[in-house]
Amino acid sequence: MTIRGRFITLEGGEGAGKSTVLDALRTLLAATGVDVVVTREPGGTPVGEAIRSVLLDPRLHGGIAAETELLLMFAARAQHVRETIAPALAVGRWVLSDRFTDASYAYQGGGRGQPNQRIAELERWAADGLQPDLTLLLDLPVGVGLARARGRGPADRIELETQDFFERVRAAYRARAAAQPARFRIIDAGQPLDAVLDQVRDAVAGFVAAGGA
Ligand code: T5A
Repeated sequence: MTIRGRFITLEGGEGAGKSTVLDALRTLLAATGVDVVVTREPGGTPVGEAIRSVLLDPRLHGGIAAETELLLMFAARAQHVRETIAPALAVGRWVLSDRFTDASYAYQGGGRGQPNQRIAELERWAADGLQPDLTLLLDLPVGVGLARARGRGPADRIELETQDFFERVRAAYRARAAAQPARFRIIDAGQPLDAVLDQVRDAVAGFVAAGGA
């Protein structure tokens, strides 16, 4: 019998360092002999990546209704769960995803004001109720993250939002982490990269040592 793989997600505001941490985590898990699939949201499948290019297109700034944005996030996620994540977990592989449904609660819920109940309903049927086993929340002051993200290249559609928007996103993430302490580990992502990576390694090593449960 194959043991179900484990599902780990990375979350955080803009420029939190998720991509940087993801590479280190992939190496760490591979070194422990874990067969890991690395993926991202929105995206992770051909149709999901096509939806991502619409969602992040800065030319559409102000031109996508909050409801449309929420549905597009879940359209991409429905495909991602069925085509990429669930099949990998079913054969015992571990999945490491740069964002998942918590991002919808934070951005579309906290940021755009979409009701949590509506997001929960979409989570149940579009995402099949799938929950990560472990979520690393890379938390840092909004201004620090935006400066990092903006230093890296042109802003995408969502990065064009206001500081207030991102403060609401951060608050929503922190509220979810506080409500689900068994699943979340909060990483202080405002520290130098080495210190951030140390916290991430400790969190994942603890999770693996506990049997990845
Ligand atoms: N979204 C997504 C929703 O609204 N709803 C949803 O349901 C989902 C799934 C996706 C966008 O879509 C939104 C959220 C996003 O706005 P994305 O590419 O996943 O886009 O998200 P971003 O946050 O935009 O990703 P970024 O690539 O900007 O940020 P990362 O990956 O968190 O940061 P990273 O690693 O690229 O680092 C940014 C810069 O900072 C440096 C790096 O070298 C890099 O230059 N850096 C550090 N510098 C100093 N100290 C550290 N500790 C550093 N760590 C990284």
